[in-house]
Amino acid sequence: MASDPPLEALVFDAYGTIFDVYSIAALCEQIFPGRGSALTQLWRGKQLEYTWLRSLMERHEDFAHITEAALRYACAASGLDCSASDRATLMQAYLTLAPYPDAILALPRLQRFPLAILSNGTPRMLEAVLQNAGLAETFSHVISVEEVGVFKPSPRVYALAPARLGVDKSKIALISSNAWDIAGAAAFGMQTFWVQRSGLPMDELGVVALKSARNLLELVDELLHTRSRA
Ligand code: 2OP
Repeated sequence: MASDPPLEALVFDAYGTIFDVYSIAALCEQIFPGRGSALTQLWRGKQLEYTWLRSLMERHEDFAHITEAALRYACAASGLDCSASDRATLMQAYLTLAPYPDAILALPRLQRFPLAILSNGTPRMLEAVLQNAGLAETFSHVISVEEVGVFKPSPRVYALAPARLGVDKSKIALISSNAWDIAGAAAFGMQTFWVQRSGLPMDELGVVALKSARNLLELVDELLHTRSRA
C-alpha cells in the first residue's frame, strides 16, 4: 500500500526461498529409484506439519530433529526401508541444499539494505547451508527460531526481526516463498513479499502479500525503487 513506510531492512526465509528443499530429490531418487520426488514432497510436507503441531502442543524440538523425524515418517509411510546410514546421508545433504539461481543473482543487488535470515532452521543448519552456498557473508543477521523455542508463524518468531535489527516492524520486509510464512509476518505487521515459486494461489489466511513475484529477481526493482527510501 502507498501508506507503507519506506523499507529499512529485508528479512528472508531460508528453506524454499533461498534454498531449494526439492533439490534433495535427486539424492532421494538415487537411494530409492523411482520414489525420489514423491518421498521429497511427503518429507517436506510432514516436516512443516510437525513444526506447526509441536508449536501448538508446546512441545518444541529443533528443526534438525523434526526434519529427521519427518524423514523417518515419510519413508515408513512410503513403505521404504531407510537405513540409519541412508538417513544420515540425507540429513547431511540438508546442510548443502542448492541455493536458487535467482537468489544468487538478486542478493548482491540488495546489499543497500541490511539483509537477514529468519528461519526455522537451527543455527548450525543455517550456518552450514549458507557457508556451502557461499552466502555466509551476505546476511548481517542469521536469526533462528531456536532463540524463542517456537516455530513460524508464531508472532514471537517475527518479533525477533525488529528486536535484532533495531528497525520498526513496519519498515521490515519479510520475503518468503511459503504462503503461511507470509501470512504470519503480515499478521505480525511486517511488509510482505511473496516469492510464488510453486505457482499455487495464496493461502486463505485472511492476509495477502504486498507484492508477489515468481522469483527473487522479479522483486529487486520493487524493493530497491518502489519500497525503499525516497
Ligand atoms: C524456514 O526456513 C521452514 O522455510 C521455513 O523457516
